[in-house]
Amino acid sequence: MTAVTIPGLDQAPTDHPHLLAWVHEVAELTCPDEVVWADGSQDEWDRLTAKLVDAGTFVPLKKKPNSFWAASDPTDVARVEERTFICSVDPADCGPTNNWMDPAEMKATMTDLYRGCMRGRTMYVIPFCMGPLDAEKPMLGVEITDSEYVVVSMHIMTRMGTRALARFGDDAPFVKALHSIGAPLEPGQEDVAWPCNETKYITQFPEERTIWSFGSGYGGNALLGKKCYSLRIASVMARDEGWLAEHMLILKLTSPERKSYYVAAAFPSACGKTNLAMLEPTIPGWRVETLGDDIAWMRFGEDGRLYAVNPENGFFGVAPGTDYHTNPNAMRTIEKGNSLFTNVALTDDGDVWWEGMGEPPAHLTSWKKQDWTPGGDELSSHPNSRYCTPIAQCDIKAPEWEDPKGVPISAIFFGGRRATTIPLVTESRDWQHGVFMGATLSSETTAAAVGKTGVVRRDPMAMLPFIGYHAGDYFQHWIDTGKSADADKLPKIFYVNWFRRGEDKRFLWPGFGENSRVLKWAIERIEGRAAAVETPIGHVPTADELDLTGLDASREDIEAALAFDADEWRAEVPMIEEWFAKIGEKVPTSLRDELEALKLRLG
Ligand code: GTP
Ligand code: SPV
Ligand code: MN
Repeated sequence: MTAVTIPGLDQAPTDHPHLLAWVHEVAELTCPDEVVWADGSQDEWDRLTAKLVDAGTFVPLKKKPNSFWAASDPTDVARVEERTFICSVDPADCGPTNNWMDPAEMKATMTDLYRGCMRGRTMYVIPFCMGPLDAEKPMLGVEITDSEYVVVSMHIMTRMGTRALARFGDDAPFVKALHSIGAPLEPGQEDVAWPCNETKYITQFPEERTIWSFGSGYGGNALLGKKCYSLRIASVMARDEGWLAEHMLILKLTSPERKSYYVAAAFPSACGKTNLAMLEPTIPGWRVETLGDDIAWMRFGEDGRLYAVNPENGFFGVAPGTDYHTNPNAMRTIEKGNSLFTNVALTDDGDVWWEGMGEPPAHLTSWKKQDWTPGGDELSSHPNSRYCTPIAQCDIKAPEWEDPKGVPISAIFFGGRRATTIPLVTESRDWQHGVFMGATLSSETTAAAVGKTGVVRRDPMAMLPFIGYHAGDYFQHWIDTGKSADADKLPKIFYVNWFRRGEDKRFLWPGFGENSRVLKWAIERIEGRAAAVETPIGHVPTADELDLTGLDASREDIEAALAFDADEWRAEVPMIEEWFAKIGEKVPTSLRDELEALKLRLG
């Protein structure tokens, strides 16, 4: 070890040589005033939240116990896809959908940025585990960060601190995740409430299983266990080891006959995963319990079925649109407290408010920390504002949500946000066709990433910003996954769209709890009990085949939501061709065959 003396550096609660060496190396480079090993205790939470209140980053909520409001810098509100890099050794392993830079060059650039970047701040070392702590091979990581906001968010989103470190032993491998907000403080310099840097990098080094993030304090850019580890790095591990790391919720659906099924669903960011994961069915006798709302790791079990585990420990959900009508279970979860709210509005009596909660109060403090009154042009809350809350306090969590073995998946839903073309639900003909549906999935962009919203783009398996390698290889991996299994043990694949619109632009399908009707049809298809019409794009139910009892929607709207429109699909084909051309020669032959077959069927 080197001779630098930084308070706390030598008080490591571990002898893990690689971990110690890396912590020393980073401390020497970033020059923090102090090093703290995060233990994950209540005491640590209390200390850091108090520090954040003092700094003006947090406002304690009077109306929710142990909960805090935060407003970010207005420029640091979402994932930055333009600044996200996959620095594979070979650029061919990165592919056309990711940004690539030579790893040595990126390290040189970022090392310059990291030099002295923690001056005047505390460097926290956060050992964490993605997925259950009692997994046979726990998926370990260590995040080094200079942000207290990150530490307390990691308390909620991951299993971390002492209990995670206990699984490291002397030599367990772990993902190295380095994060800095990039805002050193000169002696005497006053801090701001949300320090960050204009220059941002979110970098993955896939071969080294290493993440370097700089300049942002926002969720997906800064909580490195989430998208950076559990999707970008894990998707590479999954390719190498024969499993799947996916942007999927996991839910348990129980029928009135008490039969339970597990469903995983991939929708792009801000397209309905959290809402479906916590759905309150509107059809009598059906029940949904939740296991996860954003990420699923799926491996084959000994029985040949695909088992899913949620690597996360909390929900980091989109706030606007969430209320007791759309997502009562999320509301009940955050009502219990122990939650963080970022970029929503603050009420005068110390509660949170956002668009979608009904009538606004007469006065609010907006996410921009300005006075806000109803009727103006500005939103009170950023469209990507979020709540961060522990899964453990969700009333409808499935009892098996922490089972390291995972749950056997019967159905996979792919879905996007499309105003036209894509029916409410389509069942794939088989696995390969389902992979084609996923690989050509499209959706309108949302506020979850910086950039223009409402633009239709291909978002394969809802993983466009998260595939840690070449998208063509990723499609092949999905095809190979299907080939490695018994066809009748594979989940059935469905394509859904809650967001089709009528000519007057309103949603044709009421969505939310009513989506249980689509889940029910899918389960009945699996059980071989429901009928469907075979169309050129797959099996689509007619309105008569869905349970519409008690549904408050017109027959015309439901039929329009379900419609297969050959003209719309013929217009879709060139976009799919363009997409495959972009991916290039690595598009699997089987998917090219699927496209040709689709074109033939469309005539
Ligand atoms: P990320 O956390 O970014 O990955 O998003 P997500 O996929 O979990 O999306 P979420 O469930 O938070 O929903 C995003 C937005 O879509 C919210 O404003 C919801 O109110 C809205 N939404 C979700 N489900 C439905 C639905 O069935 N119909 C309609 N119309 N809107 C929905
Ligand atoms: C998403 O954007 O898909 C999210 C939020 O779930 S973030 O953590 O920022 O990625
Ligand atoms: Mn997400």
